[in-house]
Amino acid sequence: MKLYLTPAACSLADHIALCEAKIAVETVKVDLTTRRMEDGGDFTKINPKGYVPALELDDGTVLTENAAILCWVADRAPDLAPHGEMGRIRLIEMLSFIASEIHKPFIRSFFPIDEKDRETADRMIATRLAFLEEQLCGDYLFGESYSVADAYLYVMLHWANLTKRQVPAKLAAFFERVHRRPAVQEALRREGLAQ
Ligand SMILES: N[C@@H](CCC(=O)N[C@@H](CS)C(=O)NCC(=O)O)C(=O)O
Repeated sequence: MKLYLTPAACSLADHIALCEAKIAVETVKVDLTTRRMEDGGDFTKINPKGYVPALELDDGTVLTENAAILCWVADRAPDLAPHGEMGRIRLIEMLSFIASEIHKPFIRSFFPIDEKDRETADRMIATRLAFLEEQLCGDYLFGESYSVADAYLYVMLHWANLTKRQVPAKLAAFFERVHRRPAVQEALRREGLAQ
């Protein structure tokens, strides 16, 4: 199995989740400016959308989109998903929220059309993080048990720190808590990001 990633990009969430689930995976770095892989190969032949992450299964099936890959991992490691009748749907709800309401605005803030566009995206990120801060009532997004959604939020907060944003107190503590997890350290090390 291969995970196509770019260090510190959103694909870090999938990498962390795979490490957490103890699913062995080979990583292939993608240069997003050239869309070339480490061996010079054309990444768009793997994922025609041209962006990371992409997970290539052993039978050659290629899975794209963070939410889908994280659900795939959670299906194989049920401890990484909220339990109960509504567990799976709550996970999809949370992954969709992070993908569309936090991840996308971050991309918009990194590559804005103009300054006004950046301000709008920044405001949206702050509003959505404030919402999660208010909702958080345990160590993790779903209370006391860690899930693949926490790995995704961790990457968003990593970006928030890199861009020197004010992160609300409970989310700042959440970030530190997740950062200390051995699987997070393993993924960071494998991406060359560990200090
Ligand atoms: N909808 C995709 C978005 C993935 C995405 O934004 N990937 C970024 C890195 S964080 C990327 O590869 N950008 C390069 C590009 O769009 O050309 C998902 O959620 O997986």
